[in-house]
Amino acid sequence: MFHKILIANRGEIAIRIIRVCREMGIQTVAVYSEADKDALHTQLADEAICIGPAASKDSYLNMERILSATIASHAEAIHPGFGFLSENSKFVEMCQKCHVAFIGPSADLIQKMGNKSEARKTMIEAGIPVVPGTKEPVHEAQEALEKAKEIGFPVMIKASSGGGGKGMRVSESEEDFMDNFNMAQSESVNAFADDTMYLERYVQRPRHVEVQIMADKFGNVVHLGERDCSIQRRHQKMIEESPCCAISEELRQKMGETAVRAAKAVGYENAGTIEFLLDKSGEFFFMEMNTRIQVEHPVTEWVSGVDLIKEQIRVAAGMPLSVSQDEIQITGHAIECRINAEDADRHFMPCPGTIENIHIPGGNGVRVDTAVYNGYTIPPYYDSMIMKIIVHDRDRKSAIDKMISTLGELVIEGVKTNIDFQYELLNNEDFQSGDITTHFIPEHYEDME
Ligand code: MV4
Repeated sequence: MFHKILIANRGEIAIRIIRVCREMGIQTVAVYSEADKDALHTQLADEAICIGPAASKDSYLNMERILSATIASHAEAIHPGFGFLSENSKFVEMCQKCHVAFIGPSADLIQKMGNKSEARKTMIEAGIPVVPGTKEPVHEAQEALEKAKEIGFPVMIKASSGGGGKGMRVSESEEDFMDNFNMAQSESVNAFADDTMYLERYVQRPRHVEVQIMADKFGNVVHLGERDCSIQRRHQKMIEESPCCAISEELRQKMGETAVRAAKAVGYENAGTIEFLLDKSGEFFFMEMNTRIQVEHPVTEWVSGVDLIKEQIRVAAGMPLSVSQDEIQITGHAIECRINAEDADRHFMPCPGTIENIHIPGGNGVRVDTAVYNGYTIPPYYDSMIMKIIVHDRDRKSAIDKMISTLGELVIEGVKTNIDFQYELLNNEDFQSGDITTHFIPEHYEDME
């Protein structure tokens, strides 16, 4: 096992990793920017090294400085968390050159899955169901139009380097196709310097259901149930839950097995997520693979009983998975609400500032992952998510009731937050009946968009 791990992240995920390391008897090194000298991760780690100015590109994204800090502190491994360098294949290559273990998959795999049209092609060849569409990438509008006519409208035009909705357009008909293709493509060129596009049939009002997988270096792969992440606003997830209330035990089994097959097809290692679109008829399609631990991993931890961060560290150190598929039982229902420092009345603008008063709820079946504290000043340079509330109970209704009462107890003063909006979502009749799709927020709260 590793003796010392450097955590190349900040916020609640850095805290989460520090705590697991402490449980496992592993020393921790935090890295921090000049804006984070009073941050909790800087204080909680065994050692902390300042790696540069506030701007992410000068600190948390600065590969040379992070590797220098790793070598100087004699850490043997880096946990990247999510965001920042977690899916940067160049960084993984640099780690390898420095003989530092990257807690995650290989550089090759990150690159392969980061290229969405290549990932799609790989999955088609592995017999994984994908949305009907192109197998080869397209670069040229006229050629794309011919392909679109074969697929049938509406079609979704997607950038190969995309994600988070960037470089993505729906085309309703032949007439609007060229304009949409050109807009999506130039967005992709501007954002990613890549004009590679692909097409899919547009799936109407789907659910976003993703399956957590975990793989070791010996080819063992398990699935740990699914998460329904349909409740999003502008591609930012707000509520995640496990299990998904729209799928039968039989479908769960099928999606889980499909996710394992997808992971095995690429020789995956460490934690990963297979994203599916689930349509109204119960058909599901591979969309993307995320090659990192995700923000919403706690809901899976709670229903599966597996500590995913601990498992990531174990498999990176060369240990086999600590659980086999038949030992994994999904129990009860877990829900996560993301609490952001933002102004819901002003188009959810980020709202940094000082926390003047905070009361963090607790109790049976309540978990709070956060890195904020009373008097803490939220810097304006990073993500606005400041807390994740996760609840667990025997069934979905009890979990919703628990989340509503937990949010009712939560007090954060000094900065604007989305707590009231989360409270509204949880009390929504359609949410409560499980009638949710990726369009839930725009359809129910259109004035907020
Ligand atoms: C789709 C889709 C419908 N049909 N693909 C949005 C982000 C990107 N990762 C993929 N996305 C979508 N792809 C086809 N063929 C609908 C979406 C989509 C979406 C997906 C997941 C969660 C929220 C979403 C919100 C709008 C659109």
